[in-house]
Amino acid sequence: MARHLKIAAAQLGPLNKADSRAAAVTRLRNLLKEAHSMGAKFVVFPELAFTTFFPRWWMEDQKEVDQRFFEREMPSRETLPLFEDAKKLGIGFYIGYAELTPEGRRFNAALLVGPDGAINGKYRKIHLPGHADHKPKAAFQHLEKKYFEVGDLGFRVWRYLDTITGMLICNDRRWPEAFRVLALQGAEIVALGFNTPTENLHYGEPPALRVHHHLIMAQSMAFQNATWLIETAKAGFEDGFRMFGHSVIVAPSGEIAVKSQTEEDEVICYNCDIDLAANLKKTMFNFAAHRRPEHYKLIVERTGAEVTPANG
Ligand code: ING
Repeated sequence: MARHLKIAAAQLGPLNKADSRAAAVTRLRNLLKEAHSMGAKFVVFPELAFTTFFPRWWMEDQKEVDQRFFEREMPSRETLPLFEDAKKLGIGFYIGYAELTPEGRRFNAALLVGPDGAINGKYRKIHLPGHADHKPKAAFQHLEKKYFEVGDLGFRVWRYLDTITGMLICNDRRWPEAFRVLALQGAEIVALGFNTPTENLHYGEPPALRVHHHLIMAQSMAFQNATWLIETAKAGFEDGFRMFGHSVIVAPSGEIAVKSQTEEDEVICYNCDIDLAANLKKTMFNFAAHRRPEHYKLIVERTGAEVTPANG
């Protein structure tokens, strides 16, 4: 009997700078309840799900930034109600948040929480996009390299709800190596929350093209690694800055099983056949039979591209 797991992507609409954590938690709890009413057993929330996407602003008062946007503990008094609801409903979830450790280190992090409310795993975002310097002429900033350290926990998978589940965050989806490292550890499900601006701060990239990139990456990553992929957006106009939705649940075949239709709070859900990928993993993407790591050295040894043609 094939293993099935009903999974929901619980997309958040905008969170403005003035919105409190309590307001965010209330909306997250409502999304959880809606996912439960649809029969979901695993809910994937977005990246930085408790606050607005604050890296869009240059802020110099770190104490103020820490207090407004970072979590010193998880769950905290304000976020605990979400964990308690999930435990009551017997639902596991992935949630992204800004982590401030007791040692004063800051990460763009995500948790994998079991249906018993216990934290099963943590991931700290490794691919930090954007810049660390102030770009006053830009319409908005993208300061993840200023506010966060590069994640130090690696790309890992966990035994979770009778599956092997891995976590990524947002920009990680633009780097195939991240998915492959998870797939090489047996990942059957990858959960990924994202906050992606509709506009490109560097040049006038057509917004439709950015969504196209988002969708082709999701489909190719799921297919090339024979995994289910759940990508959940925080979307809409946050203080006037738009982020796109297009939360998706993608099958190991690379086919989009379900996609969100709005840029608001919205739950999409699918009864995922976890064994759907079994044939793919045994044939086309049988890594042991087909991969040739002896020819892949440059992927690990070289960071930036260098022109090194065979004919000199
Ligand atoms: N957001 C964006 C993302 O990778 C970005 C940043 C957008 C980088 C478009 C490059 C191109 O989807 C986050 N939070 O990583």
